[in-house]
Amino acid sequence: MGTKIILDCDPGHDDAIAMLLAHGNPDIELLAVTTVVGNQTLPKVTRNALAVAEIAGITGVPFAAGATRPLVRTIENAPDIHGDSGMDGPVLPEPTLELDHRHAVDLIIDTIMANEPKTVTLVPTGGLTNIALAVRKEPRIAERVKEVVLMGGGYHTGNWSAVAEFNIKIDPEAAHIVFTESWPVVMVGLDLTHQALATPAVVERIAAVDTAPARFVLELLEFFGATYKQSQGFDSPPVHDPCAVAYVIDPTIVRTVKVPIDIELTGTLTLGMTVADFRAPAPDDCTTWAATELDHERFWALVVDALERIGEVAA
Ligand SMILES: [Ca+2]
Repeated sequence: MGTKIILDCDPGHDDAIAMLLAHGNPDIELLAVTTVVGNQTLPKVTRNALAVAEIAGITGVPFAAGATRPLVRTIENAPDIHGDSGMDGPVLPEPTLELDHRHAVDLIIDTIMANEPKTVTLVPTGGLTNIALAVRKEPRIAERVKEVVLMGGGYHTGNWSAVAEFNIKIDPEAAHIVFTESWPVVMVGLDLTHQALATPAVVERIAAVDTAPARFVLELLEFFGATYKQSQGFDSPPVHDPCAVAYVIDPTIVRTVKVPIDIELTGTLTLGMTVADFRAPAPDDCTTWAATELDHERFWALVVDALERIGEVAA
């Protein structure tokens, strides 16, 4: 079997594609999917996650809902990017999969503790509220997970403020907890994900797969592309979240550099900034990495391959 991951997400157009990549790639074993408030309210993103499971034919994987709000801050959602449902564009099926009865935090802890040490990778693609709560509730998971590969942050620019990225900015205190824990943290931030553009050539390749899940991705990209053009001036949308999954599949597709990273918690202009200190080689006790360079061709080849493997899903 492949690398075991827990996907903690807030679907979200790009979260949905991350879920499809994790499900369709043979080198990933998806142990659990957990949801967290972010792109939309918790009920909305949870419903979206279950709808994606339906579309992709994901069965036998527990899904659990987590935090309804950030640790300290008031709720911020992103309807300008993801619409009122959190995943506007495609018509979503009514989910038949039932949620696990546990809170996401408990499912995360139980899953990590039930597996061999250093075998489970956490892949958060939303705010870090669930992950922070989990490591506070059960500190032993910090030593037990293999690594935390998260989509969030960046070291040049922001998207929710001039210097802060959405997932970090909406719950900076949670991010602070996650980045200062002893576990390895790989920050797949905007420097990297802004290279993951769904160009017309990419869209054409996905269209050629010609299955219901692939058409679902096209509908996601159509809506996501329009909002990204309108709100941030992108000609093709940056598809952030699957980049974290791609790193777990093959780290040669997402190059990283070891660098100390801290979360700004007090700045009036810089709240939620992921401050990376590149002044000197990282010290030996550094536990954080920043993603720098994406192999665009191989990244999209992974996504297309996952869609081909998923194929048509029986209703
Ligand atoms: Ca997300």
